[in-house]
Amino acid sequence: MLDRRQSCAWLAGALAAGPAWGGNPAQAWRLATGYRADSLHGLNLQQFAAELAQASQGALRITLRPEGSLLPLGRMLAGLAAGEAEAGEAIMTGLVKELPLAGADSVPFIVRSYADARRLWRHQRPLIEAPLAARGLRVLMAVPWPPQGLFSRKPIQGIEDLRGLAMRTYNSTTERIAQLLGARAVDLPMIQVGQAVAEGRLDTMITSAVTGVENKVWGGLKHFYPVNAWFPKNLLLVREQAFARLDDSTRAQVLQAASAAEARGWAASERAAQASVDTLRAKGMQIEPVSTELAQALRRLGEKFSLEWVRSAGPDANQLFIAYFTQT
Ligand code: PCA
Repeated sequence: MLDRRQSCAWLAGALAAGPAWGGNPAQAWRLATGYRADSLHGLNLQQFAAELAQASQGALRITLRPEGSLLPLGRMLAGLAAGEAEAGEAIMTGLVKELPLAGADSVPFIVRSYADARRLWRHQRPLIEAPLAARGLRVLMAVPWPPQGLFSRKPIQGIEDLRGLAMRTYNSTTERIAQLLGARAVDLPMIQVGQAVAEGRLDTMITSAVTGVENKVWGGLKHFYPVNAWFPKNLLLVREQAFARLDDSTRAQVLQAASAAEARGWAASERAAQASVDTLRAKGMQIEPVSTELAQALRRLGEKFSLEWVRSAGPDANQLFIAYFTQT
């Protein structure tokens, strides 16, 4: 028999566990990301967590651990596999070593619109789900960044103007692109871009307008060329083990909230694409199309990158592009 004090402690514990009392105990997930909590993706993740806390009536509490405080982007897969977080968000182009087909995200000039990006994701998803499942990880959603444009301190007329410039990169794929452009790669996480620009350590970068806005780069980078080079996506993953610990109805709520968050994220990204270019303009940046000459040179480099990528990623890469170009 429990004495009075013990039974009070037991009851308090059961109540803290919420409605899962009698079933699974309440679960807490740490959701690691390398980005800021109040960024485009971070806000969406916070809403995802809030909706789930409410829908599950406290059976699942998700806490966002932003800015690489729990896991840096480069260690996301290893850290999740080791159980250092239950869930994590990473940019897919950073996962190409483990997931070659995630690299389709940074093949330049293949995806030209949000509709294209959706089509790519539809064909890509099953191909990256399988190797992730083999690592004990489940894909919950992917949300794109707005299209990638070229920022620069000085006007860029032709490809030779990029030669030797300090170009910010954020993983091996963007580093290769910098190399192909003849620029000097400076690897920097997104959350350090603002400071690096302010200190004059960057001459140029390829990223989204929204990232330029978040880092207030207009003090140093005066030109933005919206070349729409690619639409990289952030992937949200959860450890299968953590997912399996939920009861059936909470599991269904997670999948439903993830699919709602995915739809919401894509819509927010598309809105931010336009709004952030407007902000850059309002802050005094010059927004201009690239010259025909630069557009052609970029396209040729894009083709070269694309061939390299298909070669390195293997036959599935061909299959993915064939499906992407021929199916809806
Ligand atoms: N912003 C992120 C990734 C792509 C983007 O638009 C970054 O610059 O790191």
